[in-house]
Amino acid sequence: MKNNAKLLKLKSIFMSKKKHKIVVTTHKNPDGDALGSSLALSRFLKKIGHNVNTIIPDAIPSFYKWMPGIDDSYIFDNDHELCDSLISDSDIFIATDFNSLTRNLKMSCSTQSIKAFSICIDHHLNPPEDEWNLLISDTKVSSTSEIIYDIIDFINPSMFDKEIAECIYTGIYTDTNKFFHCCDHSHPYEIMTNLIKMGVNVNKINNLIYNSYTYDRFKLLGYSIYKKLNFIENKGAAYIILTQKELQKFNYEPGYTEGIVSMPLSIEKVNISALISERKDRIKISLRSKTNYDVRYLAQRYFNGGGHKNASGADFYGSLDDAEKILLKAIEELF
Ligand SMILES: [Mn+2]
Repeated sequence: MKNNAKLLKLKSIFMSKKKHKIVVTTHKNPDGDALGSSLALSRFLKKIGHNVNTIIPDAIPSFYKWMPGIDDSYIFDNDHELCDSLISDSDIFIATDFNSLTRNLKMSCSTQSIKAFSICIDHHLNPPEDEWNLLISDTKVSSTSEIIYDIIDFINPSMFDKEIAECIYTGIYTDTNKFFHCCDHSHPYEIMTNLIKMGVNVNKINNLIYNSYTYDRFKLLGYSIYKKLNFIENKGAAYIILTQKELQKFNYEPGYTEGIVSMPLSIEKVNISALISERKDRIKISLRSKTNYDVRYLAQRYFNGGGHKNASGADFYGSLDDAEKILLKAIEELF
């Protein structure tokens, strides 16, 4: 992040004498970066004296429940009324790790009408400039948590502490898939060094995030690979389809399918990997790829989704069969 005019504006808002009522929120199905960026920013804003409420749209995966600040956050799904009133009482509304309220369907009913000054901090492509009062967007960074680090570093680095560092660490480490993506520039590594100096215990946190499968979740991973993997060798593609019934068989909980989509990329000949999983209200499409293979275009063009070149996704409202047909067509046409 460069110290541009927008950062100066953000600084003047955050450092103003007025004690603001701020709501910080993030995207649905929160991942490590969504939680890391929103929790780190929330803690920073509280420390500099603002009244802050953090609203997470829906269930938090169990392997992120240890994160500092989680217990003080509200889950929109669990209490619409309270969250709506927190949003309408706020004078600043901040969204991290997504850039369009209309695309964050879960809360759009209440946030479309927000009166608060709206700020977006994000790293996804095509941010809608006119949707926000202040848009801080950098699509080249590893994660939104990296931007949050630079914002705190720019505004008031004395506020960094172990808790903020743990949140930012989680965001960067998970959004880069342990530095598999976005690892060709040095800044995120420099940040990691500083986070360790702030007290992050890398081994402890990596175990909390990655070595914390339940027995059921681990068996679901094995089942997905052994029984459900489709390999299209001449296209360098692989995909897995999981039905709602299969997920239930393994006592599905939020976060259980996280990581499955990346597994087929371990195969030498696989460059593109997809997971199609049936949820109660929709079909979730997850896409991953190796270096030069662009799955964002696939997500956008064929499923009206989005994301990054090596990690994208979409929600699909149709049958599993249709989702599979479209995926096969896309692979056929693009690769
Ligand atoms: Mn992110």
